[in-house]
Amino acid sequence: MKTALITGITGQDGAYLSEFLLGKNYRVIGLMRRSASSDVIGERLRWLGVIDKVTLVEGNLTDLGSLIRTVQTYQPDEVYHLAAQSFVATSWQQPSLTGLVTGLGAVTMLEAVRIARPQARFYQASSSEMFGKVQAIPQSETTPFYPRSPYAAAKLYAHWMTVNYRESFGMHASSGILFNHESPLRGIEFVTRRITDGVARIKLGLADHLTLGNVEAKRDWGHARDYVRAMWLMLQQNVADDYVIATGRTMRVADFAALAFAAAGLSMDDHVRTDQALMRPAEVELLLGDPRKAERVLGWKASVTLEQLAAEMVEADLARLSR
Ligand code: NDP
Ligand code: GDR
Repeated sequence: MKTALITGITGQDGAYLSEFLLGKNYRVIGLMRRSASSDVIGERLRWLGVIDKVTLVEGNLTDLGSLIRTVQTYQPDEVYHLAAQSFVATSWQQPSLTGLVTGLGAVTMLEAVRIARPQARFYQASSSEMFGKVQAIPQSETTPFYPRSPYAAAKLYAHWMTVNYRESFGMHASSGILFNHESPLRGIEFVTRRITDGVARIKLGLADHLTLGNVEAKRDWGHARDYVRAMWLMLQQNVADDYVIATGRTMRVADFAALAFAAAGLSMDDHVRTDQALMRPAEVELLLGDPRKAERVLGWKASVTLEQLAAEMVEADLARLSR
């Protein structure tokens, strides 16, 4: 039986990855930071019915000792480094913390693996945000980066350090440049979930409108369940490498909202307002990934359409709010 260590196991991707790896008969160890709200932590793992099948270990990315001890104790074959301060908007409010956790945290994790289990295969959760003010359309593994937020700058540092550990120490370290992926388990502050939660509230008479920021921004959105499969595939390759994971289709935030409202039998025009306060200091206007390398080498392809994703998320929010 193989052992996988997941940092960020309580997040959206950590939950789906746990479910996926358990299905492949892995022993799953998850790093969890200490919280005063421990009774509600693990809600996503509970939703998927896997919380009792994983081993949760206390640790923090800002504490090297806790990471070394975890790696030393469990001797993972594969390490999926997903933990981060992952909300772009917050990164302007807490740039130092974002640098510390999202940037340096990856190096701290790489160090722990290098010290305690250098033969483990390592996955870094890189991001399409690194393309920022895009230098080419679509964006592939060879497109130059141009980060537009403290979050993206921190991810870029973590990305290059992953490449550096691969080249310096021969570690099997791969970086997945994942485009936006969503699900019913998406954090409520991200735009798709904000929209589907808002749609469900309006449908149930709990609210009459939804306020958004820049609805013209375009994203290449896929389903998180598809994307965690790509992470695993990367670590099954003989040689570590970097891959863009995307659907190859881009849509406006307004288009996603229209799909979500339609899924509930509502019209977006009657219910959406915009607020300047939700605009970002520097925006990433358009992301469109070129997933051909992942298709060719990994045999990976997105299987869920944006229409299906929006409908699934609205249905889940309606069910949640009707409980
Ligand atoms: P989430 O925000 O849902 O999850 C982040 C996880 O990191 C949570 O488990 C959180 O714990 C944990 N975490 C945060 N700070 C620390 C810390 N100091 N020490 C230990 N754990 C910490 O993110 P996603 O699941 O959506 O994304 C997973 C990764 O992939 C992230 O690195 C994200 O930046 C990256 N990414 C995501 C994309 C997406 O579209 N979802 C696209 C590209 C990259 P807690 O529950 O306690 O807050
Ligand atoms: P993003 O996701 O910044 O792409 O990062 P988010 O859903 O926050 O924003 C997407 C786009 O929607 C616009 N937008 C709004 N965003 C939010 N959150 N709330 C709003 O009300 C709103 N209105 C419009 C934003 O301006 C933006 O253009 C996500 C995260 O998961 C990162 O961790 C990950 O690296 C990238 O995706 C790929």
